[in-house]
Amino acid sequence: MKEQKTIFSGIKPSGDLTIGNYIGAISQWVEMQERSNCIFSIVDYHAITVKQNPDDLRRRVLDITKIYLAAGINPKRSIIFQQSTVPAHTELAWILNCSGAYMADLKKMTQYKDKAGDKEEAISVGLFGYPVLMAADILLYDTQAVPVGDDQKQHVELTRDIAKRFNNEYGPIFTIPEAVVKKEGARVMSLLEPSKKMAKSDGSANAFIALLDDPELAKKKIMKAVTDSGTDIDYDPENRPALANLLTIYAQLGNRQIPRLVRDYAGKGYGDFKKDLGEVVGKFLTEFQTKFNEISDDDAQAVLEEGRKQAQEITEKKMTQIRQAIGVR
Ligand code: AQP
Repeated sequence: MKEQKTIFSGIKPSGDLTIGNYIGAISQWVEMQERSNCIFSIVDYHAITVKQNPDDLRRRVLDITKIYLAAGINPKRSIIFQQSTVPAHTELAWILNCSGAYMADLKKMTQYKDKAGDKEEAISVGLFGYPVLMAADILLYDTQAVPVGDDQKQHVELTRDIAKRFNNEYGPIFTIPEAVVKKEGARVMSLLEPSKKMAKSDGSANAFIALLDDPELAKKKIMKAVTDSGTDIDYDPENRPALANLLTIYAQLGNRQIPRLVRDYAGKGYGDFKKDLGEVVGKFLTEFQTKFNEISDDDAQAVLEEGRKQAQEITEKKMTQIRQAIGVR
């Protein structure tokens, strides 16, 4: 029998999860857990790279756990845990900061450049170094594959470089992981600025649809979404990125094929299309939230505690190996 792959991925509780997080990441995880050993984290130490309200942060960790469960992640098959409860993550990040991670590489990260903008002087060291913490998250579990949205591919590449440098110096400690990016829906774009990805911390709530948005509000957001010039419905991401994004959302949440949608909307305009898309999104959210509401905070806490124990056991073994290799034990 073929050995199962080890998969690691996570989401930071820096805002309300969007349909972008679902389409680009979580929906892939659900499929993967049937044929892989999966570890899914709520990476709260990544969230604090930008200011968070402590009460909101606490609440979101539980909400994201419930979102994982409502989406179909099975805690009997996969490990679900809160990053900050497993100290090996920050310990390894420090070690990698010293062996493997270079300033020059981190400066090239586009997510950092986007978030830092021209205010680099006032940016926390944590925001600059967060890809190293992400590398630690992945490498601790001998991860082979990291399912992510397109925006995180660069960080997985960096993880590979860090692991290779470390292995060159200390021997074959780390497995070299690969990013797994979905073909369709890898980058869901903002509803207001289709050149920007849909992000949960976007200042404008109309730019994204949160998984816990009221379905009626989500329909209104679809109606307000920007569209390109032209009136017919066709899929042309290059020249009509706003419409291409809406078609992707329709296909992903409505379980449809884009070419089929284009054929079905031949001769119809944006009005009909957006109205139907609103219905598809509304139905998806209603069903998703029904499952979400059936899960209590206590259920979520219990899942996190069980996940913590399992993650703790795996990472302690790995840290023993790493500490010995670098000579601190
Ligand atoms: N718009 C997107 N389309 C497809 N995939 C996406 N992901 C995020 N946005 C999209 C994927 O979701 C996973 C979790 O991401 P994260 O929360 O850890 O970090 P992020 O990529 O920075 O997500 P956000 O929503 O943009 O957060 P903020 O606004 O706080 O920075 C990843 O696999 C990511 O690729």
